[in-house]
Amino acid sequence: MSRLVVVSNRVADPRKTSAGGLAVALAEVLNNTGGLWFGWSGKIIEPSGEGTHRDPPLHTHQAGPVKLVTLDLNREDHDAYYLGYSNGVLWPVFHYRLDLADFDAGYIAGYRRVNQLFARKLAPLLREDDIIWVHDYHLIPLAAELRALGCNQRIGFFLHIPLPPPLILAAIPGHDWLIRALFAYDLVGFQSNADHSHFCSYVQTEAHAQNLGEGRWRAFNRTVQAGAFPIGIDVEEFTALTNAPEGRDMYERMRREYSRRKLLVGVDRLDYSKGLPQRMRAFRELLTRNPETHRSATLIQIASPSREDVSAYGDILHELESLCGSINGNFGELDWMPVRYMHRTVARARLPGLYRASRVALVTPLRDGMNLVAKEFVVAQDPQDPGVLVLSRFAGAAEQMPEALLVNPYDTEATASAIHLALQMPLEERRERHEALIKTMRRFDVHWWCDTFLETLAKAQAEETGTPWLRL
Ligand code: GDG
Repeated sequence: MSRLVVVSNRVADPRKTSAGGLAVALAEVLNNTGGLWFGWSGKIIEPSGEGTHRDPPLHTHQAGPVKLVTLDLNREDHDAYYLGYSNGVLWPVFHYRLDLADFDAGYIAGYRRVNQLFARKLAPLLREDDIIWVHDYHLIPLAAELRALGCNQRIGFFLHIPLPPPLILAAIPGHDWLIRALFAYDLVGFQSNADHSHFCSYVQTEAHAQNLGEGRWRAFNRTVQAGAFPIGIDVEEFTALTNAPEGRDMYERMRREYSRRKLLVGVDRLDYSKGLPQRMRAFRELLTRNPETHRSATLIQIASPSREDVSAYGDILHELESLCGSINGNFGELDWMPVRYMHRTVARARLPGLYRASRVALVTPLRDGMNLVAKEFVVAQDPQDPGVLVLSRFAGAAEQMPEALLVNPYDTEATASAIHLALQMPLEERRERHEALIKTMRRFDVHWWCDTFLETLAKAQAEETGTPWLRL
């Protein structure tokens, strides 16, 4: 059987738990299949440090069935590739936030340099029959760089974040280069049908690609297969976590602490794509319009720290803190605090208990590739007395979860009404909606995602014309 080689910006010990959708999903995949996981170590070599100008050495570490191979980045590369192009250009634009993008011309060179470095260090480790699975926006040109070094293995790519429509994508200087780079893969996967359809419109209108049918496109002397592969969660693992002592303990404690209240919960990385200020405004609107919710509704919002060295993240932190402060200041009572906000990461083992003790989950991103919190919330519920999911229609998850209460997070009043509806929803309706949602979660879990992607990759026809792949 072929060995699986996963490449992503960051690598984590798959036996340990972490915050962040990609790390959680990949750890689950690799724990099952074994193989190699390659990426950045998270360490930065400062300019004064030795060996700044040499290729950094590789660090190898065996973690159960998975071999982790990482490299450090020098400060200049890190700042241009990670802070600059990946998180200052691609992340905002792919989340439709042109206003937050910083199109500094220097960034793209650093992005390219690091992708070349990854290819140079990874290529000698590869076996002929390896299957390579590259993840996310940091590494779009990696396959093109590997091909330029003579790698002919099957290579698949999965984009964890949304792909915007062609006209938004076209705002990125070098967008044509990026999309052309996708043609070096055999399979390109997206989270949703919407993202996949944006890819199809782009390659048709901007790259004049030929539609070969069944998701296959031909351009630049290469054929690429593309499709939607919505990521799922490990339902069994999350159910076990819910029933484990720490999960139960958390559940009991929350129930005791909030016995007289209905809990609402939000769990997000602190990111401007997650719509946290809009959520707070909707919650404030709920309290303003519905006095009977005072003293009874408490929102626990966990915002785990994320990318604190990117400037837009500092702004969102201040906005959120000020909104939470003013809601508590205006509505709070001596014995009731409407919002409990934590800018901290909570241990993963405690999340299911918190979800289960909550009557409503607020998952209201302005734009999200998928959103795994929505799925975790559904799985953690007691089927006899389940909570209600309020979900943004702009999360990729909305395509698969129509039984949630779908909202437009920009519409404060409508979102407040949906939250009100969720708080009052009768048991029978909660059960019905939950039953439909959990069925989908079980059917399209993380194993389905992984198996379907890898099976499609194995079958994808890598139709070369004999022209070797040229460096972009
Ligand atoms: C990207 C895409 C896509 C959050 N706070 C804590 C914590 N988390 C965990 C959650 C969940 C994960 O992190 C977050 O996943 P999301 O899917 O919500 O979001 P992103 O991190 O933005 O992930 C996203 C995903 O990739 C997968 O493809 O769905 O659209 O943006 O698992 O539980 N975990 C712990 N403490 C926290 O405080 N332990």
